[in-house]
Amino acid sequence: MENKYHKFNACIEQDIAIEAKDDMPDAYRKTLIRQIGQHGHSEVIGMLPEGNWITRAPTLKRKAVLLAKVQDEAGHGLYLYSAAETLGADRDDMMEKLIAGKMKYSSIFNYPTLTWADVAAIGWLVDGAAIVNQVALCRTSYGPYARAMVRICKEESFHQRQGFEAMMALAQGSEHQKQMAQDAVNRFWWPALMMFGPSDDHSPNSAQSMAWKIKRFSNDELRQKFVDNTVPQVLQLGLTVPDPDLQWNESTGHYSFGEINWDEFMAVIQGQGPCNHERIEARRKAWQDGQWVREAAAVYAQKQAVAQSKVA
Ligand code: FAQ
Repeated sequence: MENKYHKFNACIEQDIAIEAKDDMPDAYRKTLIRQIGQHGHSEVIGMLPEGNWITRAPTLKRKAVLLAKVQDEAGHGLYLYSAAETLGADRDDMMEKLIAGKMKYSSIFNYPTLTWADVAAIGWLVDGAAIVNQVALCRTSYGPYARAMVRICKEESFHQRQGFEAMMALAQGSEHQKQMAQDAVNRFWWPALMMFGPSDDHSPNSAQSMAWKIKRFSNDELRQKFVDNTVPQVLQLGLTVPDPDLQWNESTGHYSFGEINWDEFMAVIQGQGPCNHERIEARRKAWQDGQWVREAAAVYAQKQAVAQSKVA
């Protein structure tokens, strides 16, 4: 029997993007809906820790920048939900699965933002880690996801720079401000490394996702790239990395670093992080409070369609 997915396999082999109407294996579709849906949820839940500081940003300029950044993250969520919809996913269903704990979102957003320096650390380290992962995804095999990533990366790179600049202002400030900056690095460094997912030998989805070119680099490869990019930035700020095992390795040309606390990572992704409950409750409330808006928008769209069909 001829392989049903001969054309799909040839496209993957030759780096030709798969598009929404192309035939694709069910498992490819399912994997993409899982990953893109979780990615979209991360962008939306990711608005909460930073949103927490909009009313308390230290200056009008910082407040305006933060407002724009948080709004950008909402936009990223919407591109990603739309990309998942091209695969047949239903937005309401994805949202209900998130609220029921049946779909994940990035572990990083289950940590609290205790000080203004944490907001700077999110921009610099969290967006920095997100970019390393997302630049690779600009060449992912599914066209709509890859194209969404190109646009998202442009905005994330601005986010990362503003986070670094906000961190620099603290690092060059008073002793107290410098201590706040160091404290934020101490709390966000390891969770940022966890964003890349489990190590390659414990990543159940990687082999197939690499074969389908959904992933172009493994979790550990991207994590290493982030460490190599970011350690010099920490040093430039006059701060330290909270890892006694961190060392420049002349022979590999990379930093070697200590063991990640995988028990903590597993606890966080299973719902037991410091803010998991609070994050999901915030989404549940927003979803319930927004129901009348969704209903009104649907009725309006229906009326518009009827009016237009009469004109035609
Ligand atoms: N958190 O077999 P793998 C951002 C799960 S966007 C929670 O390696 P995979 C922007 C994984 O889902 C940040 N769960 O899985 C922003 C799987 O569970 P499942 C989000 C995680 O998919 C900045 C299980 O562990 N970015 O920050 C995590 O091949 C500032 C086994 O793992 C993306 O989502 C984790 N960190 O590789 C917004 C990028 N890691 O589904 C606001 C797209 C793993 O089988 C403010 N996603 N898991 O039940 C990816 O590249 C991949 O999905 C990975 C995981 C690399 C995250």
